[in-house]
Amino acid sequence: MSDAVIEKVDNDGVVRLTINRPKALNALNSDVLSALEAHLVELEAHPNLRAVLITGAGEKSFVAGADITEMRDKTPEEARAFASQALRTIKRLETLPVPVVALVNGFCLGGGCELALACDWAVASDNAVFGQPEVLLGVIPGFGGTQRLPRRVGPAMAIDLVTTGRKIDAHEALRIGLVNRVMPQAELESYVEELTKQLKGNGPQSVRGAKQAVHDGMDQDLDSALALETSLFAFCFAGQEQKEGMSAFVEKRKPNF
Ligand code: CO8
Repeated sequence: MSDAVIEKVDNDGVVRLTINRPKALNALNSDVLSALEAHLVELEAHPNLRAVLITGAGEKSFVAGADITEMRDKTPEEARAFASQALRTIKRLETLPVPVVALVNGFCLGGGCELALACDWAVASDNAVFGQPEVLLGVIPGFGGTQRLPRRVGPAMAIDLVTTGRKIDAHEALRIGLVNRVMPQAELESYVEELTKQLKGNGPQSVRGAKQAVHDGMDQDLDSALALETSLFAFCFAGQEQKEGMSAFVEKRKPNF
């Protein structure tokens, strides 16, 4: 691991970003957010991007929140600027055109949980701990938690978590739909390898289209969202992937996307 605050490894279009401040449990300060945003701007222009993985360095923490030491003396204006930087960066992650997978390998608190909420997948090790403990620090979530959490787990559970600040384990996170999978830490890497292999085996444009339909449809009324789905579905028939995928089925062979 280099001493960069974000480590980036590009494995043939599967890009892994590792937040690298293990001594501070990978807490998000302005340097980390700036570095993350710079990587995301680059990824937006990546010609062959297939999936993005985001994780924290070490075996103890994904991200233990926004950096409390850095935040402590901020004025309201500075706090607003910090939150805006984080919101913009997290939005860039969320709107990447390919699946984004959070490998949650430990503490996933505050801004860390808000980062994971912007990912399409959250795969957690069984030692992971989740929570929005901001009220214990005299603030509220400021990196999108009050909005993305109720959309993910429903308003009742979101109110529970953001008003008590209580921490939940990985199994409860799975039960409430905050994460997609939980497994022993030793199995996390091989699971994610399988997952990315599966994603890479599918048509790249179809995977992008499926993500776009879900994301863009979520904030629309049902009829508009269904019309969006129809347009994206029809658009598939203008490309080679649909021809290859359906021909492969008819010819009883594997598709070659
Ligand atoms: N910020 C800064 N440093 C941190 C953070 C953090 N969020 N979390 C841990 N660290 C540091 C500790 O200070 C400690 O540093 P040092 O060794 O120099 O003393 C080191 O990481 C290791 O931490 P601990 O010794 O505390 O490790 P433990 O295993 O005993 O405890 C915990 C782990 C339970 C994760 C504990 O560290 C903890 O409670 N951390 C804070 C968790 C938290 O409250 N997160 C939410 C932060 S607020 C937030 O994210 C709101 C975002 C909205 C911002 C709005 C814009 C202004």
